[in-house]
Parts: sequence; C-alpha cells; structure tokens
Amino acid sequence: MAVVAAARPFAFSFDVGSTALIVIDMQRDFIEPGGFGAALGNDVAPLARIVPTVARLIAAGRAAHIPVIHTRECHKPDLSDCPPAKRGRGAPSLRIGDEGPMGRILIAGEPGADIVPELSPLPGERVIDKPGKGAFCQTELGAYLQELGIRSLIFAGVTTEVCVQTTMREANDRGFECLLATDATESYFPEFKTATIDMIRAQGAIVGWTATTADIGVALRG
Ligand code: C5J
Repeated sequence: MAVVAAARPFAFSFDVGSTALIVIDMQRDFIEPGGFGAALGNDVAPLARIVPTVARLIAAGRAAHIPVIHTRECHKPDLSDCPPAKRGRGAPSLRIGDEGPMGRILIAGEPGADIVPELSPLPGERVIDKPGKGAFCQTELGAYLQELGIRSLIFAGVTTEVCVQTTMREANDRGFECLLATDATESYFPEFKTATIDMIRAQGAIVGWTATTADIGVALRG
C-alpha cells in the first residue's frame, strides 16, 4: 500500500494499482479570458495559476502508470442536454451556447470547451464530457472506473466548490476513497475553496482526504 502520511485529517492509504487521477474541467472556458467563467464576471487568473501544479500531478500520475481521466463540462450543440434551469440562471454576459471569442460557450467541439493545451490528454487517456457539475451524472465514468477496478481516486481541477466537490461527493457515495490535491484545485472565490477543503475532510474525512501535490507525488513514486 502507498501512503500519503501528511494527508488530512489523517494518513491516506491507497493501492496504486486500483487508483486513478481525475482532472476536472481544466478547460479554456473556465481558465482563459473570454470563456464562461469570465462571462459570469469572474477573474480567471487564480485558476490559470494552478495549471503548472496540475501538470506536475498529471506527470506524477502518468509516471506511476495510474489512469489519468480528464473531464470537460460541455453540452451538445443543440443544447438538448442543457436544462433551461442551467442556461437561464443568473445574468452572464454570454450564456451557454452563445457565440464568444473561443466559439460557442461550453459547447462540445468548440475551442473554449477544450482542455488548456498545457494539460492536453495523451492518446489513450479517457476524456469524459459531462453536462452536469458531477462527473458521474449522465456519463460513462462509473462504468469505466468499475471496468478498471478502481477503488481510490485522486482529484484535481476546477472549480473546487462546484464541479470538483460535486464529483467527490458522488464518488464518496459510490464507495470510492477520495483524495483532493489542495494546490491543484482552485475557485474564483478563495473563501469557497477554503471552506470546501475544510468540509471535505471534516468529521473524520466525511467526504475524503486532502494533501498537497508534492506529498501525493512522493506516495505515487513509492
Ligand atoms: C462551474 C465547474 N463552476 N467546472 N463549473 O460552473 O466548476
């Protein structure tokens, strides 16, 4: 068993052979100016700053030969998988499906829905397109993890309190042991990131564990 001794609230033990890394929504639409995140009025710079750290975690995962799975929040061009309750919410300058500087906002196949080039999936790495916040909702993720015999999941990506937390909660409810890389996730709201990390590991890891990318890398190297 590998161990992240410095994980919180206590050491995280995992079998490398049944562990996968899930990188949530590191897409241009959330991370670059002109995308969905910016259209909602957010400063995207904090999200862009974690890209090198996420790249280090992905490199550690690849070196340990664990599956690296990427997700993208995006919708079909005809928006048939985007409920009006999602598209109509709030007052963004551009709504899902509108034409923006990186193509149609959050639409599969458009440049904005792509993963940032620094974190491009390698051939053979699974990319899960998801219409919701949680990566298990209306996707093949659960079946794929079952097929691989995965029991533990390491999480990175954006945003901490929305798609990362939702997916960790879905995974926790499905029986996976979940570890969040605290410096490889980010929010547009620093206080939401802090609160999410606190609530994930509260009450004896009620949703999961947290640790730094460096500490996870050490454990993955064995
Ligand atoms: C949001 C996400 N924040 N990937 N999506 O709408 O967290």
